[in-house]
Amino acid sequence: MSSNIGAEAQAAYNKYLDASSIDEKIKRLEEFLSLVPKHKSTEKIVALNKSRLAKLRREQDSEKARVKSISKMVSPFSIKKEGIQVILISDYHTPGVGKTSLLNLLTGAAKEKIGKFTSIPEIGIYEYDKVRYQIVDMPSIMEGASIGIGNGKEIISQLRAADLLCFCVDLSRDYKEQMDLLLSELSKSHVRINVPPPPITIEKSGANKIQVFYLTSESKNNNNIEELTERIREITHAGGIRNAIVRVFGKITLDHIVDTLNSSVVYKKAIILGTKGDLSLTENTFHNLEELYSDKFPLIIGTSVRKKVIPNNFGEVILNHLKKMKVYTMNKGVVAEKPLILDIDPIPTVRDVSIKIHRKFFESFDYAIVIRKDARQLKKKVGLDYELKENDIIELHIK
Ligand SMILES: Nc1nc2c(ncn2[C@@H]2O[C@H](COP(=O)(O)OP(=O)(O)OP(=O)(O)O)[C@@H](O)[C@H]2O)c(=O)[nH]1
Ligand SMILES: [Mg+2]
Repeated sequence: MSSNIGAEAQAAYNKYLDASSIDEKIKRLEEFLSLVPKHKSTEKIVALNKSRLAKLRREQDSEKARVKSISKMVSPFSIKKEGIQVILISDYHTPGVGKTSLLNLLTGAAKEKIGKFTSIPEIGIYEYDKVRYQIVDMPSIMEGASIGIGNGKEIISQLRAADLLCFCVDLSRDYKEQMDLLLSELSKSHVRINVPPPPITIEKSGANKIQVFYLTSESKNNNNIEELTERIREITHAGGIRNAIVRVFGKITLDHIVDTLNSSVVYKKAIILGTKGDLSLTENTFHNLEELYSDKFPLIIGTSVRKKVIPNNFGEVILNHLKKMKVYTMNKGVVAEKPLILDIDPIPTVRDVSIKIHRKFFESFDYAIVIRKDARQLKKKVGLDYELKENDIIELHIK
């Protein structure tokens, strides 16, 4: 190993090489990574060893999952998803931020649990414009949740499946302390907040090598592409993959490669709900909160359960934030009561609707009738590629 990593880090690395169990290897490698000075000349060593660490953690997790599956316990933390799932989270060290109160305001559930410490998830259904949102009031998150403290593993495994996370922050107390804890535990649990997945895919292949392809002009626009290709190969190799096809679609960093190899990394959308906005000085705190976090959180909303303040179109706000829209299907002239939810980006087409309803509609597709209320031509006969707009009504016809 190169000499610019420092004696302490070198010693930690030697201990890692000597370690025999997975747990100890992880501990030593973490120690090593915390000691390595972070600069340009160590960037490669850091990325390589992060990839090794991620591989070891995967091995550790699958061993734990194996042990757990033997014990076959049904956990009150495993929640059956319904509609659009919105999970309320908060910092345990700032108790009573008002999550259960918010759940109750939105859904009417758990009234008797307000003001009492929530130890298992409480669930309610909030409906707006015929769309159902499952609101989950999660027990608050302790320091060390990422390593399992305070049911941390159970809580975080549910967050991984959520459609939206709401960081609930008590505006009458130290907002930064609350945000720091949530951001830190989620980051350690590999939950990335409000960032898109990196523009790279790594797919295991049969070929006996790691092939790298640059598929867009942005990804090719790099003055040292040979060097990057070499790094991708090394990091992928260190992550335990010998044969793979790597596709790069845009500008990437070495950390992106490490994250892509780590199957436990998830990308989640999150908003902040400032709570107790009726208390004194909270207006000021809300502005400070906005100032500090609006780069990372495009949506920050002030609320007060006491004064019943929350956007009255909260469902629409969520749907817009998630970049989703509603359309309606029609069968023999009767419009379905419940809308179908589609992603806005890329623009959805009749094809997406046909696949979502049932593959048979796609495979035997003949034509579709689309009714658009604000269009000049109200009713239109269209094909699979027809682009849809919010509130369109679609009737599919098969051959
Ligand atoms: N002034 C004021 N008090 C509130 C508001 N929302 C909740 N509270 C009070 O804050 C206390 C805690 O509320 P909860 O909803 O139980 O808080 P929680 O986040 O569920 O707490 P844990 O389950 O312990 O994490 C209760 O006494 C609520 O009445 C609000 O908007 N304004
Ligand atoms: Mg509660």
